[in-house]
Amino acid sequence: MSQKPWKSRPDIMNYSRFINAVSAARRVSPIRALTELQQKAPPTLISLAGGMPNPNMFPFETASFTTKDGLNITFGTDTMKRALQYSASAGIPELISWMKDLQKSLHHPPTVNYDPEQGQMDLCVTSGSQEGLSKVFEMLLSPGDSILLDTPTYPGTLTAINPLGCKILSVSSDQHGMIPQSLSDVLSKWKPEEAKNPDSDIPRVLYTIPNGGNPTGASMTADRKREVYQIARKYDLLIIEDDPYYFLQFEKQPWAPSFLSLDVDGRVLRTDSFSKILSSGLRIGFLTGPKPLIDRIILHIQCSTMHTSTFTQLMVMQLLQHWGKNGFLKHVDSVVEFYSKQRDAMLSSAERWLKDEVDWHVPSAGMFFWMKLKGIPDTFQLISKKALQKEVLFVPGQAFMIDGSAPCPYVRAAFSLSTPEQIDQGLQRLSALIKEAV
Ligand code: 09M
Repeated sequence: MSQKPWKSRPDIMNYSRFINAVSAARRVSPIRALTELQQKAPPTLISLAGGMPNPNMFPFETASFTTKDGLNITFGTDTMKRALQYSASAGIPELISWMKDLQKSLHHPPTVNYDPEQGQMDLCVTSGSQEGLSKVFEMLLSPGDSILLDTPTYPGTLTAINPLGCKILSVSSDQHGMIPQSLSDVLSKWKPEEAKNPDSDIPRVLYTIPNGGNPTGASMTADRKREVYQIARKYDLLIIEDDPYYFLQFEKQPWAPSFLSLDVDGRVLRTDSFSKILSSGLRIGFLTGPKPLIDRIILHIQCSTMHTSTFTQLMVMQLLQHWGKNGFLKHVDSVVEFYSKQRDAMLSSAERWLKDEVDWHVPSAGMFFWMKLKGIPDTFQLISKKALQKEVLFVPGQAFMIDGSAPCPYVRAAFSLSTPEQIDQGLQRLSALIKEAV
């Protein structure tokens, strides 16, 4: 008898417990299935099946890109035809395979060799991590459900969750992100065994941004992640690890392990993004997690966007093939060096202009300072009216809160886009604003 190559699991996840009725009802589109069959077939196949357009009728012939490090990437006529054609909903195979290798080498996910049905690590390409996130929420949440997350948080998450009619349970956080004790406190209302009762209102989903939090700039320590993971095991929670700032960690490695790397159960869905390191307008992100859940997301992609742009996937793929993993990581280093200097510039300007008026923690990743304006209980009016008159703009803190109408003394300041001189002037203007207001 041949032995299965998969590892057997101590505790098997019951993924059907997490999928809502809409997601469970998704079926393969017969046309998409045929298209994928056709793309894998030998060139001798005569297919009269696919309703794909004939790329000979497309006006674009070739394309050529030059990179800042002097590479020339050319799409010849054949590649161009492929780039302009429909492609697989999960992503182009080369990019999926490249990214799976990268995830394995960076995160060593324990699930890599699990049985596919029991949570084997899988990955699909999404149009930015935002598409992955919104589809994950739409797969998991039903009206009346609860979701745990640490606030303040990314408004793109709140606006994806809010219309789904579920309750957001707020977990406290500090400069090291989500506080495990607060998570335990929120969950103490339920007994862990209730996770086995389908009628219980016990939460099933936890969302967090583990590095360079948006807006807080907070990064979780390894110990905190381990504690949160253990609590997730106790209460059978799925963890959504939204990590677009993973590659913008300013501290030298070794970095704290990701939730994906701690995931012995197959309970982590991780979103990655190329927005901050390659390009945001190309819209390339990745969703990594247990195969049964990734499969559901791919079914959703099939009937919505169909797939992430073939053109941008090929553009990125050719760059990655030229660079290799080491070239990619070298590029990441140069991006980190830039943002780390930007962070330092904002820090020294904040120390120059805002020392007495503002409290902040120095971010060790990401693009943001989360500033508490002393003596200003609510920053909304100040930012939306007076700041514009002084020609400076921040995001008022309430944009990141569950209750967007409650007063909030914070603002988010991004150090990504402005020059050190502009940052300095901007913070000088903020200082003048605060002095006038208090
Ligand atoms: N501000 C983000 N965050 C943002 C922002 C943005 C236009 C985007 C977290 O590009 P994607 O889809 O990979 O990124 C989505 C995403 C996911 N998760 C924690 C994020 O911060 C992007 C776009 C204008 C302003 C924007 O302010 O914070």
